[in-house]
Amino acid sequence: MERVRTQPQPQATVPAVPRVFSGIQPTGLIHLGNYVGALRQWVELQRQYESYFCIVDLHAITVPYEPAELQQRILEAAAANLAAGIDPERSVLFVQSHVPEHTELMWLLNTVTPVGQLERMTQYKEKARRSKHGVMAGLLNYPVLQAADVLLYKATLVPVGEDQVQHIELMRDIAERFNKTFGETFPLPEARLSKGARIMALNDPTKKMSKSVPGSYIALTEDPDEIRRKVRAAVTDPGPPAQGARLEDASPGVANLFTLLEVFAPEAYPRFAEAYTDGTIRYSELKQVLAEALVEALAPIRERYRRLVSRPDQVWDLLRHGAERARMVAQATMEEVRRRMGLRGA
Ligand code: AQP
Repeated sequence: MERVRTQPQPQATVPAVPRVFSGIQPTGLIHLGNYVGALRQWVELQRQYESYFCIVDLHAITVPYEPAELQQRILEAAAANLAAGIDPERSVLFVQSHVPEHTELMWLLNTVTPVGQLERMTQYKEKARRSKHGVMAGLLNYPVLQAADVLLYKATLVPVGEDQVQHIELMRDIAERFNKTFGETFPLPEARLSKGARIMALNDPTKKMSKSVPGSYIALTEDPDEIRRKVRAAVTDPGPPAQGARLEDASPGVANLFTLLEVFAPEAYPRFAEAYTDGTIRYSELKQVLAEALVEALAPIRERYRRLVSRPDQVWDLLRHGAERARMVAQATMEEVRRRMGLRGA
């Protein structure tokens, strides 16, 4: 039977220009994986789109952490964003917990999210496996908060590393279920992947580079000698491959170094790719070229970062201003969501 509508349904307000949203956790030093998989793209996208970049502190507390250090971690993450090129005039850079609408929307979205789907998330399963103190509900519900982060701004472009694709798919399902149940409200977000979308750990290239796994990463703010040492120690193969080997079949450690080479020393890439298929490659030489390219690329970021963390008040002011701008959009979306869900009169 056709549903009879006594009143016209309010139309969803969809932003005229596509919006970008992405987040980064203040769980440790921002590293090359975060830069290649996320930040580098953010810097490009902010030139074209209305962009919201968020230090997601409420996500960071889903794993054991040190409360006394959290504010410093947030400051460092914000400084790393700014140092990498996020322009606070163009983009809205803010801290998730400064905009309480994120948690309110998350609760509402929980009502249209099947638990089974959350339990199938790879990141949840990995983090749950690593957890030594039991698994808390926050870790399971993490992707629902992530959905709220993006949907609150009706963002459709979500620049992330490949590890987050599954979460974006879930977010689309949640948005679709909400729209079907309560009326068209949210546009469906899409993941925007970049080249080298998944950077692997240098010490164990079968796992991704992670802030919370010591030894796995090179921080964006690492000093030159540390960069050289870490690249030198990166896992590769005992010797060159047989002649005619294909780069697509390279071991994870070698493939990872090639990915980094392509991003940071693209001019040297063809030479080493050829040496690989010829079976004449010397990994020590590749590592040296890569290390020097990284030292050069990261030097200006490190310099800007140092200046920013030495003036914390300025960074906090920027973040407060960002939260005010974010809240204006967040409040408008929440008004609409509450109305659709019957939590407010029409
Ligand atoms: N290894 C990676 N390669 C490519 N992209 C990556 N990202 C993270 N690691 C890699 C991308 O960086 C953005 C921010 O990530 P996050 O801080 O939200 O959390 P994460 O993905 O869990 O990053 P970490 O470093 O692994 O943190 P911990 O150790 O705390 O879990 C995301 O867009 C992500 O895709």
